[in-house]
Amino acid sequence: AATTPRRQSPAGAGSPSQRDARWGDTSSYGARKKHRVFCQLPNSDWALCTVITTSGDDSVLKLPEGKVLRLKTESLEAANPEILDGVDDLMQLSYLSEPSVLYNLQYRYSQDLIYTKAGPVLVAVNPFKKVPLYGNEYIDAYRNKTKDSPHVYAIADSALREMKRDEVNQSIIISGESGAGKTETAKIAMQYLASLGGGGGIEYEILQTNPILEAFGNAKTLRNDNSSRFGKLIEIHFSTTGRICGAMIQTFGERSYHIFYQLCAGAPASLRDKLNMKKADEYKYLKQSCCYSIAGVDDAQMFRTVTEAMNIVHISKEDQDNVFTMVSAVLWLGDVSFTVIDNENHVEIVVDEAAETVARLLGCSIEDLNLALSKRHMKVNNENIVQKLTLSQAIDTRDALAKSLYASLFEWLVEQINKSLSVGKRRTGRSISILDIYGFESFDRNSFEQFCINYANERLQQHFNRHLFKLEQEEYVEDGIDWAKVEFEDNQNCLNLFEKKPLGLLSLLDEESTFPNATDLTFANKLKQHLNNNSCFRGERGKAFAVRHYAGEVAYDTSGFLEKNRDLLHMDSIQFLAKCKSSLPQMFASKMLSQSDNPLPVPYRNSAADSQKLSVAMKFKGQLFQLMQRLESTTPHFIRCIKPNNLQLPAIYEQGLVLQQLKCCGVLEVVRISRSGYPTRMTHQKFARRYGFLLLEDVASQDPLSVSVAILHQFNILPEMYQVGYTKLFFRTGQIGKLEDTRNRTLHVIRGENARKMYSSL
Ligand code: AOV
Ligand code: MG
Repeated sequence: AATTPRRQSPAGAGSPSQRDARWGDTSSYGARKKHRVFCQLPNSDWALCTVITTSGDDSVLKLPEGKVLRLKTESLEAANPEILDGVDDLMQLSYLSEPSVLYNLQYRYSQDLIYTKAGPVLVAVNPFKKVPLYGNEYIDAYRNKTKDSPHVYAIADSALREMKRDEVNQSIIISGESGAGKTETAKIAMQYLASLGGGGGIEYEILQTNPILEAFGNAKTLRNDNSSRFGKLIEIHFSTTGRICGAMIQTFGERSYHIFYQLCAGAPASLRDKLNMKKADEYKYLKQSCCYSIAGVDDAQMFRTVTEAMNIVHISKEDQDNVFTMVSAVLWLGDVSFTVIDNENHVEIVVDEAAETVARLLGCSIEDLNLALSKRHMKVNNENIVQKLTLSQAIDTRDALAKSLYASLFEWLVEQINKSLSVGKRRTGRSISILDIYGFESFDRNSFEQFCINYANERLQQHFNRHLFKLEQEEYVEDGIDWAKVEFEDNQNCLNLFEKKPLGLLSLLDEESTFPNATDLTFANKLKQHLNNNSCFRGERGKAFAVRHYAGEVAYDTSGFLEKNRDLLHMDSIQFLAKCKSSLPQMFASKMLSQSDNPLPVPYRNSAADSQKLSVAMKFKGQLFQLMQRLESTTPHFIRCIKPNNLQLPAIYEQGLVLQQLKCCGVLEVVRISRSGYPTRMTHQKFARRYGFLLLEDVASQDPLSVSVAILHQFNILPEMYQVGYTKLFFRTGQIGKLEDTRNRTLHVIRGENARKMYSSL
């Protein structure tokens, strides 16, 4: 009963009245004279200011820089007492409103305190500069517990401790949007775990997988110079002595390519000759971006780093050569061109340097290459026919081949790395997995990629909610609190929208993808026809539809959905690779065949038709389920990375951008969940000590619990606002703020009186 689905209005700052409904009515209390409140400036940013006077509906406020402002009192949000400025856990805030959360993170960020806890979650705000928080000294401090401020090291350390203590596998789940710092954070966590072994050995090898995977799996994008184009789960295994004894990496998703540029810039002359390398700006595939270098990055140097790392993880010289042969083949494939041979726009490849180089690198004849790129075998009415491809079909086929060659290469590399890191004999079976995954995305235009990514995040969010729910429940139950009074949100409804069979987004997409005459429009109409009664779905005009995700509503444009969902690689291309004489293409082909065979009933095998292959969405779902299964059996630790600005620059904190991410990362959800419970907790002792002196009667002889109860009564704290546990008092949000104010006022008066006494006695 505790998981009542309650939906939040979509992302974006609401009007003050909406906010009040969401955060509880705090304004009337906050707008007292001399009080600190948050007011919203014309640019929507919140500013901390002081109330000078209130009259009627208005308040006169002083901004930090001294400016005076008159605003409607009801538009103000209560601010926390000064003692709470910059607390290292957001849950300590008495008012957990959006502005107070934003202010607290900003307050810390401006002092290079980039890590903050939100209950069980670590929030990491990208500094975009070197911050002095890492290295051996820090690692030791967290290991010896002489430091306990929020840090990735602290998270890695608790994962390690809990793994040993509970004998349960752990996971560190890192999310956030592009450029928020996930990959860096994952490396920092790995660094902590690797330092256990004291350097050298397998720990060092594991760290060296980073430059390899980044070279082959990362690319420069608009949002991040070093953007990961794949999701990564690295499982680090531990021996009985608590040292790292191996690791396993699993990747998923699309991928792209620093390595192209690095190979062009850094290949030694002999390799360059062998692979017939050109300069980066001479390849069609690389020319499209017009970006051949990244500020501060030396591609040639990076190439040497990558080959050195390959040596360290035991990828043989021969295999390295094979790898670069494939990279070169992919690049040259992009330069293969076609000539039209008849008036139906059918084509043949042009036999030139590009075609010859590709054929040589893959180990096939020009004829085979031509066949693979200009013809297709089809089965029509049980008869095999050969169809000639038109120019645009041939180009698509060529690009799909290049993409899948590259994807296979990446997969193969990961396999080799896994072999090299494979877990030794002394293993305990205990591991810590680090997940570096793409976060929720919402752009002006959202396509199939966002659809998949957001679906994955919806799943992870559920994992996150359930874990949080469990943690909270444990704490309440342990202290004898009535758990029924805590409401939680769940996103099961949205997951059903995606996964239900046969009437869910994924099933309908697959069904439509198999109809030859289906279009993106017929797909959109089908969704509207079947899903309109789901509260998380909204049909939009034309080819669009919207999904209410936990992080806000996203409108998807179905253009290209069907095409992207059908796996573009045709059976002919796979068979072509199987015939190539180079070792890697053959291996790739057999892998592809086994993958596309697996989930299919036998009669479909070897059929030349394309639609029998597993759709992209279904593959994605399968990988996601596998991932979730692995995570389910671990104790999770969550890190949410936040990008404070889009310029990739230090010291700029854009509130709107941060707020939107706090929502998408589910940080505000944590805050909301804990708000729906009793977020402020204080032991009886501490409570009695802190507020006991405010009591009118003498309680010196009484036990802390009795004192606490007396305080609660004297200050008229309503019974629904708190619960008394065995060891702690649990408060609804905002309650401690009131007590704290009374305490401060009283202290002020006492101090004033003491001062008066002092002066009068002088
Ligand atoms: P991402 O993994 O979250 O994006 P990265 O981890 O690649 O983002 O971080 C982007 C950049 O931010 C890095 O290249 C660093 O310059 C900087 N950065 C991040 N964290 C830190 C830190 N702790 N200290 C200093 N600089 C940092 V993507 O893979 O694009 O989703 O796809
Ligand atoms: Mg990354």
